[in-house]
Amino acid sequence: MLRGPAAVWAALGPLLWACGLALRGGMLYPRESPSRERKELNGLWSFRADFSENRRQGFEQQWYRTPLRESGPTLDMPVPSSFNDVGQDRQLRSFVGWVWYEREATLPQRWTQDLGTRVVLRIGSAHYYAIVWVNGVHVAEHEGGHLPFEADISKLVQSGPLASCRITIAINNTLTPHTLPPGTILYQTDTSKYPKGYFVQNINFDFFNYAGLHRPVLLYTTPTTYIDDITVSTSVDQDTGLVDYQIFVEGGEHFQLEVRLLDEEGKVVAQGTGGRGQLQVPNAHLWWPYLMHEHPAYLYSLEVRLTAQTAAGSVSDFYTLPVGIRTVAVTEHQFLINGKPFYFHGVNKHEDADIRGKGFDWPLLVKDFNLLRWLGANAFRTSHYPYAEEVMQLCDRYGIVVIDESPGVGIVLVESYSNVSLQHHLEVMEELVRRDKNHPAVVMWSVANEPTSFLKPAGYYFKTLIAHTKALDPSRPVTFVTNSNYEADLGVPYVDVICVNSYYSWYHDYGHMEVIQLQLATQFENWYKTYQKPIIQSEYGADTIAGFHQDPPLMFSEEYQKGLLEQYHLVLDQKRKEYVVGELIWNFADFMTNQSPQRVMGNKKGIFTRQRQPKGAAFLLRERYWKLANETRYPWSAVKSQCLENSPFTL
Ligand code: BDP
Repeated sequence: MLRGPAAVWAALGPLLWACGLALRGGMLYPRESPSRERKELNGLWSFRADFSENRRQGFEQQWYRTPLRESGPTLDMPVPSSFNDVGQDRQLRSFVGWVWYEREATLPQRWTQDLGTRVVLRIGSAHYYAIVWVNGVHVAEHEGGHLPFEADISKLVQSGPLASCRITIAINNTLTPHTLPPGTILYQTDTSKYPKGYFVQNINFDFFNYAGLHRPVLLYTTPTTYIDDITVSTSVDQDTGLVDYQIFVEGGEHFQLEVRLLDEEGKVVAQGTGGRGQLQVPNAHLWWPYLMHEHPAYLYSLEVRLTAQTAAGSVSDFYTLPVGIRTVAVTEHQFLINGKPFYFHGVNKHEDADIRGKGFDWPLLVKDFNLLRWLGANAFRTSHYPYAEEVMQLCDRYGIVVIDESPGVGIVLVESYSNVSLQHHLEVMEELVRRDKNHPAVVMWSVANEPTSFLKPAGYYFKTLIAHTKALDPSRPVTFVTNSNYEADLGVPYVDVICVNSYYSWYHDYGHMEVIQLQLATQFENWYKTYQKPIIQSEYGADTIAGFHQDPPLMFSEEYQKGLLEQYHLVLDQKRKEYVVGELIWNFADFMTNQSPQRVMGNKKGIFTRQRQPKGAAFLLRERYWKLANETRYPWSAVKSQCLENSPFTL
């Protein structure tokens, strides 16, 4: 049975959706189609950091007006990449303020001459605040470092004889109490201790504040009347899959829409017309998580065709969206996917690697997914911010379930609960839901990580934030991640699933693994007694320097990491029979943090090194995850599942 609020919004969901509360304003991933072209602008850009005292010289001298090389020296900067670790300049590594990127793009003639073509500039992410000019004209501004934004630049590129355009992007990585994540700037004015103008960026989160153009930048085209957005939501009635769709069109009023749903063989299994409707798929192949079914991650293709009548005649726009048919529900003690209990056995990740920092990188991405599958992980949380769209696409394709987290990490100050902050957080959730709503892999939204939600204003803040997120997307549960130390948490009453992080025998009772079982069992029992909601152990782990060995185990050795994990697993194995629905290790890989006496070149709680090589704990977890997979897969018959073929622990 669905319980309390979950039941209410499960029932209300389709209604809200049908009433049009679904999000408007598209951020469809730019895919090529017969009506759409794309041009990637990845590669070397010109770059300059504004080291002037007030960091505003670039604006005072209008660096966007002329090519950047004309206003001073420039560096070559790869995109996508963080700018911090590619150079040899210590000051650039820790730079706070405005940096300037610039790149010339040569456009195909048709783009600049065919007035029926719409040319869009899309920036996958720019951390943190970005201003964009094309040929010196301001075209876009965006706050937030982890979500895409775009600008229609057709008029600019179609207005003259120029076949090229100069794109300038100024990016400021400064974090304030009202940004997400928040931070503060600390000025030091004692000139006997600090040089004039000295300041530092303080943050309350445990990863390096990498900055720059972290994800692909590209140009793409659509016709002037175009498919702006698509929302799908799926349900299942016995063997029939139901795909509710809604299509939003911009740029014209006279048009027809046709939709076709194709299976993996390319066979049309359902079709419809109009901007809204329901497709019925008899004997539907459901989208199942990796290791839960012999054919996981089944994806249909929703082909949308728009035919519009314009002054210049009839034009068409095509967009194909991958669709997974699946359901998600939460009971008092279970997390259900397609009506079957799902147990999250996976990891927390970071977008982080040597040299590129948070820059998107295909080889790294594929390696990470190969490691996840090797490990037998069926899920991860996008700790502590939304990841690149290409990551989410691979999750859909491989059946890796995602808890999709906003950049609400390090919310500790009372100022960060103000209306200004809340307003921004609501907007970020809208952008996130708009971007990721159609991914079957996303099964839950997480609005924040370890906020000080025991502070008084946090109750209203999280009540509003969670209610808003549910209204945006009634089809998924919502959570935020708390810490075992925060028992008087004012936000927890509003979540559907309790996600709790704990670091027993690490941040307290150092070295005493013998306390873990008792403390962990007490944690679970207390949270469950108070709230009767399913619980996920959303973080646990120990810093471990690869190659350090010590037996009996001492902190930081590989043996200690394994020993600590084993103690957790003993309790998890009892409680998963009751109401614990998942365990996510902290962390998949070692990652960079700010410098501090607690961090030896970053956080070392990875089960893989930063270079993605396994520590001993990776083998321990691999054994556990494959065993869990063998116990929790569906159907439960003894048929040998293909996806288990590579398992070290066959049936
Ligand atoms: C947790 C935080 C995570 C940290 C981790 C740690 O959620 O961001 O990296 O602690 O200290 O509380 O390793």
